[in-house]
Amino acid sequence: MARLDSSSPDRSEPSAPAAGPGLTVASVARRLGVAPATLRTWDRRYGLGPTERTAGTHRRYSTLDVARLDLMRRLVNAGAPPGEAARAALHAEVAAGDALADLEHLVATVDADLDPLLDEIGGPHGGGDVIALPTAAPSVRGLARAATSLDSIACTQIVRDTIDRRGVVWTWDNLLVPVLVGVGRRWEDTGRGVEVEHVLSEATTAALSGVVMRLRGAVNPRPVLLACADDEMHSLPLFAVAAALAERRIAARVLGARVPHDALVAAIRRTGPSAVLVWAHLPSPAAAESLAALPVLRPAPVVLAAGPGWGAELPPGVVRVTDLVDAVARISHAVGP
Ligand code: B12
Repeated sequence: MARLDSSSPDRSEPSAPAAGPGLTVASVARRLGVAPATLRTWDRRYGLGPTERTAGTHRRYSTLDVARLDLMRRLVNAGAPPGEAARAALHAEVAAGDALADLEHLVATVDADLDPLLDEIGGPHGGGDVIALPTAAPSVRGLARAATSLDSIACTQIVRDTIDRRGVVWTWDNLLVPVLVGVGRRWEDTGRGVEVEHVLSEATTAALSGVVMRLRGAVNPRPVLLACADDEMHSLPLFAVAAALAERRIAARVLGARVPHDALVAAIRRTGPSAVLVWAHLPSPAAAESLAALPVLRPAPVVLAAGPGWGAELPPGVVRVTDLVDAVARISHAVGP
């Protein structure tokens, strides 16, 4: 049975609502990153509403109610069917004194910015969706919700579980790209949500790096280098490539974001790679010049330019790759049998 909190020293006490005035549906929605309409649906459909009826107009959620709803949210984000998640949340063991935090703290930590964001996104799609993904699969919605709630642990778990079930390429193309593009669009439309991009990026990097770190017995004697162009901070595709290669037992060295030209040259000279992939999301003339000035080695590495930042013309000998499958295929070929 799930336990909502382990802070209570005495488990023999019966369940009891927390003292205090309680939270409104709007406050709970902000706290959990769930649209108010979703909370009302969970109340109506599954009985996951305020347990305490306060005299007066509005019903208020106690900390224990919030704890149950938080568990519900986490289970749904992790892909559980809502009915099952609600049953688990309702039957979770709750003892007196258990609380997520005291009510004042809850209210104080509410991110005021999330309110208009939820209104904007939740409104047109009838509530619950925190990123505009009207036709998305449940796992995509779950990841979008977890990211909007800044729940980095849930994000990492969703990505990791999906990789375990479907593999890196599927997870990147069908789960991560839709959510990343949705989050980017939201920033473009509203100027808000960079913190969501950060949480999602860190969680994604952690899950993909986990696959890379598990690689034992790599098949390639010469390494593969993966780097971002100078000044380029968008490094996630590098980790996607590294993880997809790791599934094929090809080891890659990820140099990460913002790799200066001289550092890339030094890494190439020092490691003698079979393939070098440079990712550029943002257009950069300096990046193209850098690719044109890479050292000539024998045997020569395959040099791949990836991402929307590269212009129409690439330096001679540099190959453009268009998606993850293409990148993995070309690198696998360069590495050899
Ligand atoms: C996560 C993110 C960040 C994170 C990056 C963290 C990290 N470690 O990577 C942080 C918060 C640091 C960040 C910062 C910024 N970002 Co940003 N960010 C994103 C976001 C949401 C995802 C990036 C990503 O991984 N994309 C990879 C895939 C999902 O996207 P894609 O390249 O569009 O995919 C297409 C192709 O490239 C190809 N493809 C897909 N996967 C693969 C894989 C391989 C190997 C290949 C070859 C091809 C390929 O197929 C896709 C479909 O056509 C994008 C939104 C977006 N649409 O990408 C914005 C986005 C890239 N960012 C943007 C901007 C403007 C910025 C900032 C300048 C401002 C800001 N938002 O804070 C800064 C500064 C960045 C800098 N100097 O480099 C803009 C860029 C617009 C432009 N083209 O000029 C975007 C597009 C958001 C938007 N919609 O406006 N960002």
